[in-house]
Amino acid sequence: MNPGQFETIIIETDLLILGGGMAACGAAFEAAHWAKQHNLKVTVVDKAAMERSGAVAMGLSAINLYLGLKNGKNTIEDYVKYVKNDLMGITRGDLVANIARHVDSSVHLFEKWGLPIWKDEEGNYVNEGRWQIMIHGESYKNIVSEAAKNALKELGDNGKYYERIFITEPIMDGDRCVGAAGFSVRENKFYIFKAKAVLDVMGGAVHIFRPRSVGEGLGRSWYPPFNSGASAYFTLKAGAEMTCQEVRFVPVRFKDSYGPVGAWFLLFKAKATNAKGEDYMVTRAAELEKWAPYGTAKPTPANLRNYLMMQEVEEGNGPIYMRTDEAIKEVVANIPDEKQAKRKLKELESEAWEDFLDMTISQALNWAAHNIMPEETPSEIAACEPYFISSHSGASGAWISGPEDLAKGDKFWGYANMSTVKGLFAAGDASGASSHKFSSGSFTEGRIAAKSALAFCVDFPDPVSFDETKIEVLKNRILQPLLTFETHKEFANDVDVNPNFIKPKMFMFRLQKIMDEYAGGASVGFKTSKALLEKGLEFLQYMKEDSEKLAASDLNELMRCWENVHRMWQAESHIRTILFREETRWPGYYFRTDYPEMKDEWECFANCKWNPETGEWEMKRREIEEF
Ligand code: SFD
Ligand code: AMP
Repeated sequence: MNPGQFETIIIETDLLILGGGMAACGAAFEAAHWAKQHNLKVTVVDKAAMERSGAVAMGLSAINLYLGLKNGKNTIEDYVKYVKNDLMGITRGDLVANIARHVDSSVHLFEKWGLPIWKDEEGNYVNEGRWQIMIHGESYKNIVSEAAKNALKELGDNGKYYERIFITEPIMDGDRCVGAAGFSVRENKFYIFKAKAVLDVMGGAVHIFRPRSVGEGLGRSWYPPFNSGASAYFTLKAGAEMTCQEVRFVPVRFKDSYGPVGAWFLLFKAKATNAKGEDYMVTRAAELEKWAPYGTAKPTPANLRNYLMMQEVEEGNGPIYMRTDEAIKEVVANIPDEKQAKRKLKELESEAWEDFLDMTISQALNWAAHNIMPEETPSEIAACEPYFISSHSGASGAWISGPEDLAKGDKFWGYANMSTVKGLFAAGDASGASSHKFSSGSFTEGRIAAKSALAFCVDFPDPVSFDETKIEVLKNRILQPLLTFETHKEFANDVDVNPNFIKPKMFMFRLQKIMDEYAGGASVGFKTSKALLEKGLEFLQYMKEDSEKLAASDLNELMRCWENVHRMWQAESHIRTILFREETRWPGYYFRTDYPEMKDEWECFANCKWNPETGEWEMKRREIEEF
């Protein structure tokens, strides 16, 4: 395939929403309202089909952020405190509070659009934990994307969505982001989107570290493998400042199929133990004091829960089990009436299976395949490989402006959720330092960002321009892997092994090996050090050189090539930031063996920025404002 055979399509809009996930759907829904008032155009571009794209593709069994402010049980301050503690103090209170004060209304919209939420006998939502509510969420994404599409349709010609277009690159006019370039993954079409404001909501990054699922299970992951670092690449390449790029998330999940644990820990009150039946959260409680004040507060931060479990595994006390059997027995034992107890047992059993069927179907298959009956058999749990997911318990992403009324110090610069690059906004997994937003909070943050981005469009109404002679250069560069393959494919009789090029799958394996072995992946017990990180960085530079030789035999592989370039940039910013932060703050996510303790002097954000002019990286600390 030759780049010359590709049609170039130029689309002009006011607000460009990149991604079609939870944050994008929230953005489209909110944007439609404000765009109507100002007669502005809104365009959404997703690499997949919005109905089942992104992290919620398979559905979810809970909404993990709902305050229930109307009931008066929780306050916004409580939530900020909880998130800050879970992130070992490194959190933007202004961003977390902004999402928290609006999130309930988003959840009420989901219900109005048809999402079934569990209710108790009085008609109240059933809480999983303090902040989480249970849903029958297999069709969660269909419901939310339908509402987003309907809102866009209300705009007539001013509301458009494009699916199966992979966004690769930001388009800049000096220091302002004025659009994005991408290509169709189905047709020979190259796209340029020109926009007054761009909202980056392309999710998190998966498969940067070597996964535990290899061989037969390759490709299986907790978060969706199709979120491949596009968000971070986009903001980095635009020259935006990033934050918390060191704060990966290592989830603990049911082993091998990544089933969720939240419902077991919070709703069913199950315990996790080592093979001897010891509850390591009790037997190892003294370790938490080393990480005070966060380690000694309740609930224990996710990374420390992981860490105590990892210590068990290191000492040879595995397997680690979720005691589903004991938890179920305990609930039933408290019911004196035999018939009622039996009914409750059946109910719990079906809830346990639904928890998986709603969001991680493969875990239900795993249980079936291994003859596991949760009411009788405990199940293994394990720490997964690292992910970059700021909407869950990681924090990496763009450094964005807070809202005017809540942001203190230097944390507000004109438009909520705008990055340090003019006209470029971020939300959901793409924005950093505001963890625990989850599906509902990401949707809500998308709404906040879209409203703000449209205010930017109103304030800067002139049509945008950029050097259009660069389009051909950009097109040739983005499509180059197709040409590389075409030119050299006859050299060897194996399409995947050729001295003139590298296929994206091999490239990904190489990246994952480097990250796993040098940057503290699962196979080295999440440990790393300056010497290891510097070696990893050296290898990444060779990868950058080799990325010029990526080759694609078709459009799907072209997408894979760019996904892995995106991953490589996320990886580099991660290594550089772990290197910069000379302490260990999140044991259980990663451990710096050369700086094994948490230090007061590092109670700050570690930010980074790549300079598009010079190609240099800049690292800087940013203060945490009291909230
Ligand atoms: O059990 C490009 N999440 C949970 N949230 C909850 O509220 N409750 C739960 O129960 C949750 N759990 C959970 C969750 C996720 C997953 C995968 C599992 C379990 C198994 C988290 C939420 O799902 C998450 O917080 C939000 O979805 C984040 O929203 P957002 O919009 O930041 O990301 P997205 O939804 O993944 O969407 C990304 C979009 O970008 C597109 N995209 N488009 C164009 N060009 C490119 N280059 C692109 N790259 C990506 C994607 O197609 C997608 O549309 S539990 O763990 O706690
Ligand atoms: P998970 O299934 O691990 O994604 O968890 C879902 C929700 O429950 C998230 O809000 C987690 O932070 C929370 N959670 C999970 N396990 C625990 C636990 N042991 N203690 C407190 N909160 C938890």
